[in-house]
Amino acid sequence: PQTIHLKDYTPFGYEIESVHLTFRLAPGATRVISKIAFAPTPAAADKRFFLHGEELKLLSAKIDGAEITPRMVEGGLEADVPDVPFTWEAEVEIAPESNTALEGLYMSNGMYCTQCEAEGFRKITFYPDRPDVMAVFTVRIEGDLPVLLSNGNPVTKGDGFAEWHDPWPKPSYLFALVAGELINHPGFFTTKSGREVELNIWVRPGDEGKCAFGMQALKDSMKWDEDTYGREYDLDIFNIVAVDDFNMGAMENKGLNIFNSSCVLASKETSTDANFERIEGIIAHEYFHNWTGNRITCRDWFQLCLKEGLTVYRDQMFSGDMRSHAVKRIEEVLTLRARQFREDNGPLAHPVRPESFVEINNFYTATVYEKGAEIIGMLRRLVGDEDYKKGCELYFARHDGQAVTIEDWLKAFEDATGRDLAHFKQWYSQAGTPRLKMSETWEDGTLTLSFSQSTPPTPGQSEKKPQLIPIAVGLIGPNGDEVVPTTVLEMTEAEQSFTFEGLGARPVASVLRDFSAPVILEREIDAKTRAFLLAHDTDPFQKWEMGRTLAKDTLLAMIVKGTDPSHAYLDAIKSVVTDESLDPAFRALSLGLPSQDDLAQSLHDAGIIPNPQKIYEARESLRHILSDHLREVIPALYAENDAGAFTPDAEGSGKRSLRLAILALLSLRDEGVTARALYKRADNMTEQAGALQALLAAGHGKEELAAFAERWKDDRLVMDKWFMMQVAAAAPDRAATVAKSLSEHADFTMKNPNRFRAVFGALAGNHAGFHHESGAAYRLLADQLITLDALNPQTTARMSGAFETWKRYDADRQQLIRAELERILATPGLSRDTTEMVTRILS
Ligand code: BAL
Ligand code: ZN
Repeated sequence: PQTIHLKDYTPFGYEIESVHLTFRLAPGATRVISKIAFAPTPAAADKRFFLHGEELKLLSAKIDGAEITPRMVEGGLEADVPDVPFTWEAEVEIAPESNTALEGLYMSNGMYCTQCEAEGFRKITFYPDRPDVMAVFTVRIEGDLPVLLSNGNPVTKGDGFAEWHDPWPKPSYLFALVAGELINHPGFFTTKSGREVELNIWVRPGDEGKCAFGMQALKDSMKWDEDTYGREYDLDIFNIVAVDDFNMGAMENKGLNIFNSSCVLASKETSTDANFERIEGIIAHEYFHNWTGNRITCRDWFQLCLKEGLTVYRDQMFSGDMRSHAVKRIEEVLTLRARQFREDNGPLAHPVRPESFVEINNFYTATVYEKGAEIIGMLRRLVGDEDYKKGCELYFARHDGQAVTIEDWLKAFEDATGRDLAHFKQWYSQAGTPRLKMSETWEDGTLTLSFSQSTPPTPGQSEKKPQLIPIAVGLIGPNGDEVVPTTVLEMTEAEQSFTFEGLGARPVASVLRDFSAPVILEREIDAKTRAFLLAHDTDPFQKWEMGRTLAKDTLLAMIVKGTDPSHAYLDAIKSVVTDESLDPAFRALSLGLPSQDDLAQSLHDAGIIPNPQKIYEARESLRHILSDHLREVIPALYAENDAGAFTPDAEGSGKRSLRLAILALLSLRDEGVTARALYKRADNMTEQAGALQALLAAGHGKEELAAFAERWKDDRLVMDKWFMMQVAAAAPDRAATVAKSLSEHADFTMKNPNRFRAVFGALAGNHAGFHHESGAAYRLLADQLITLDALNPQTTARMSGAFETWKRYDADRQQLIRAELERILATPGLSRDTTEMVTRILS
């Protein structure tokens, strides 16, 4: 397959004045008739008229009304065209019902829907399917279905047809069409300039009771973007559609967002607090794309982080405003470390702006999204809130209606703030997570913090340069009072020292507050000082981090040296969990232990080959020890944190999360009696699923599992949880067997990515089970990926990332994994997506 390089970018030689599309819908043979007004760009160097097209049956093509026979070439067609404006017309046939890749126009439970980002539009019709070609679309849909939707505003509607016009120029990846028997949950929003916008969430009949939360989240997002970024919505209507079969979480198509049903449908009976929080965040994310992505889009796919990193940052800030910034930041860092640091540390490491790709779908990664968001956060920290606002405003004013680059984004900030961002820009091009080492000295009232930074080599980048790292630091005096509030140190060199003078007594430094940069901080610090910061730090992230590092050191010592857990850790955790001045959500997060995968990475970083079974046993042992250490406080904590009537807000959710964390420990001691009682009584999914998980993790729950399936057998989203929980809770030597038998269950289907991920994502996430020495899980996942690839390359490629950490493990495991990866790669007809991923993982 061909590799595409950023350096080879050339603009398309034609502009599009208008696009008219007519769809005659039929499951096996949909006709797409296109009429496109092109005009040569006078200055263009490349006049080749090439239109992308894949899996299309071309029935006719015309230029200025005259039939032509285009030259069919790899990936599309070429034609000889006039050097003055002309009209292109084509009629093609496609088969949505047999499109299992879920890219282009496809069918899901009898409903037509589309997914065009990144390069799906070329499976709908011949078109310059690249983000820098922006055009105004008019769409006519003909089909015998009650609801026919496309982008923009409705124009006309009649029996079996509807027309839509989108006045805002957009690239083809934002095109969308939906047709089906759908019901809407309506709403409206009045914009800050007084325009009324019709809002709808469209769902399958039966799901209409699960839309109210999403609708409120949409209204909150619209208001927040006006208040915080000054961005107003720009069409008369905003539609959201829920679809069951969807590769991603959701998609920001102009005025017609399409959502994986798991990311929009919510009710207290069927959704957990985590689901509610995620739904609120994703609705915001897709809505915010209207400005950061749609009005201003990417010049080419290498610039993906321009819209994704910025939009993730925006949705994170929104969620923080809606709930709790402290809790949200800890959750963000947990995700960043679990997904992005893991990626940055292995064969799939790549810069936030990659320089080449084979299949762009493989670059919708944690690095582009989450590290991309961290870069925006660092930029804001460096320039300050006021200048961040000025930079954003200049960016919106200067580039509205354009397809732009990271250079354009940074130039807006340089011009708005007068700051040189040349060094900062390196965050976009240099892959890998910097290691930041810190030491400190104290002399005559002066504290000196000395840092050194280095970034390990990553594929294609053996030499690394120092990054510009904003290090947020505060100082705490010996009596626990803060003596120096948060100050941002700007580290630019490989080694650098910073001094704090005029201090009375030696303070304790709180370093990397709010996780001010995506780095790994290595600091010589004893358990006592950690416990001091855990008790006194005013920065909630660092407070949590101190508990976390204590837990991690405890576990690593248990694994490597077989020592007992330190009392410093156990006592510190006890005082945090029982500290009623702290938010229950924070206390619950503090009780959480580092994941097995995280521990495996830490061992690897320390030059020790991780043994998954030993990691599992140590973690299980610490859970039991914690349960014992907290036994006197557990009953009161459980009783006090009953949140009462369910409300999906931060307060209720925080109490439930603490109570369920306590329940998990209690279940190790009371034979599951309390969890069984809660399971029976629970009127919401958070408690029902939490009780069931606590039972399963303590070796109980067989009856409840059966009752759960009986109760929820007709609800596909809840049943995904049922599938997932069993694999996640399976003992290491049972995980592959459990996953295999669930894959043979009547309700398992490979055609639904959510169901596939529920079973096999959970298998990959069950660290000791996935890496069981038998290699059974490796074999099973490889078998499944080989079968899935023929149906859905995008999901297959993404799931192959389960193997990305293979070089951490011992020679036997490496040999087993290598054999499976080579077997996948040798599959005849393997997709470009999976070929690229497996090749990179093996390299
Ligand atoms: N643009 C793809 C889905 C998302 O990031 O919103
Ligand atoms: Zn996005």
